[in-house]
Amino acid sequence: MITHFEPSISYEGDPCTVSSQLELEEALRLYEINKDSELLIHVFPCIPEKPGMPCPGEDKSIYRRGARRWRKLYYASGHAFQAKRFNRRAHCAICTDRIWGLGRQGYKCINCKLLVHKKCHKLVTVECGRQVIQVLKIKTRERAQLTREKRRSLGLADFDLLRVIGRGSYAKVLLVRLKKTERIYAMKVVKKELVNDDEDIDWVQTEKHVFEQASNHPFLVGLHSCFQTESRLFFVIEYVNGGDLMFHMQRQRKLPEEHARFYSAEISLALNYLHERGIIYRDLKLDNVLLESEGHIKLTDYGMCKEGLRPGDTTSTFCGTPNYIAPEILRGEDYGFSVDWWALGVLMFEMMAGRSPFDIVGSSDNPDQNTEDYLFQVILEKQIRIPRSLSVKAASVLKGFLNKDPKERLGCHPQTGFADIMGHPFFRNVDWELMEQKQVVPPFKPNISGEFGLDNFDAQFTNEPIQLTPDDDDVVKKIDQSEFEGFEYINPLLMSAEECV
Ligand code: ISQ
Repeated sequence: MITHFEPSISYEGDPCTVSSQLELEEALRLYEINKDSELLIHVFPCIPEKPGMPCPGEDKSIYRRGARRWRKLYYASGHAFQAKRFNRRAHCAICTDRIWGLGRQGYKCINCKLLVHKKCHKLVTVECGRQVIQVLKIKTRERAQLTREKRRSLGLADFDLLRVIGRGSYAKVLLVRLKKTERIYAMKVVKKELVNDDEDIDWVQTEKHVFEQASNHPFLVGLHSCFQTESRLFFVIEYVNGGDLMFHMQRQRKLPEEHARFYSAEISLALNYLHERGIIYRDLKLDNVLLESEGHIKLTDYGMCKEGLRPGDTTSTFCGTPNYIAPEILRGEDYGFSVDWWALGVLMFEMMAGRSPFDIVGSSDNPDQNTEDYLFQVILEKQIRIPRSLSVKAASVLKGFLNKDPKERLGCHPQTGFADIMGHPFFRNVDWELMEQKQVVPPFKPNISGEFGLDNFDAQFTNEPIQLTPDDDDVVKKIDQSEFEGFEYINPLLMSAEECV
């Protein structure tokens, strides 16, 4: 039986407790008056200690797993608008300006697909279904521009597909050669059917946007170009041939502190670069740290979740568990850059200790202790024990990053966060400027062997037949292609280097 409601009705999102039918009706009445606000109702089986707090025994993490948010509809002139994030070619049907910026900047009618700015939606006077001419006018202009762009953009026929080098739940990564220049790239291929809903479109655009920024930093893989077919999206990415840290850790077991210091310093600089641009990386793990031929790192994958290796493939110590999730995410708190510094702590622990700080999970005889829930409980509650074999400075930096309270965590002070990391005794001998200029000699130079250095990639992938399954008409028909308009892209920096591919 429902005994308790907790709606947040204030504009700022302050939660308040509603304990009776009368109070609930009042909350609904206020919401009706102020249509701009959002009413979020959590129904609890008992009473939390304070508004906004979880109930005793409540597991907030269940709200995030696989949960799809319901989207609010905004009604005007018969349209049912949903807030959306748009690509660069979306124009407002009212003021004709571009709809572009951070967050969900505009609205799209779920019936007639009319696009408008949030600020313009109340000015829509044309009834839903009757604005087709107006939309068509804009679409014609867009199409002409699109055709011009398409002519300039690349297609699958411009590449030789050489090998599979990675695979995730959303994407496959191929090694490819651009025919015209004979240059080698990694190509991430994403099926549109898997991302053809609002939430995931955001993901695709975020990834592309981050890629564009990443091309300017030595420790982030850059984007060469993007193009699409009816069924797939293609990201053409800089190829990094030294393999990833997971691959190397599986062969080394653990790393000397000096090596871990070098990798973690370069990773910190990459994270700080992203943070300075308002980007949380959120997916730091050994698999996403690539080594280039000299041994410098490059972070990759601004959105892809790579699946774990198959059981029995060498050690299972580092396999794809959500090992890196910060406690504040599990607690359902709002979180920021702190989650990346936590993940760096987990990764440094793995490098120096040769195991995960949470690797009790998955190795127990008790099946209840091999579940994701148990892992989350351990991350939230268990005190992390640092191996005695590590130096005092290493232990201290791990404790700093693995502090369960993000406010107290190393790197998370709003003003001095990154300076605190650079000044930590573990990093005392690091010359951060030389490090950022790639002037510090890496401790390990990957062995680049096999064609294109493919020996540094898991045979599990490289032995896979390289084929893209033919498009299925029934699947393609269901894809809303307007979601992907403007996806085409060629990196102007790389364009000039290659003299017009
Ligand atoms: C670039 N080079 C090697 C491997 C990669 C995996 C994913 C994305 C980019 C990559």
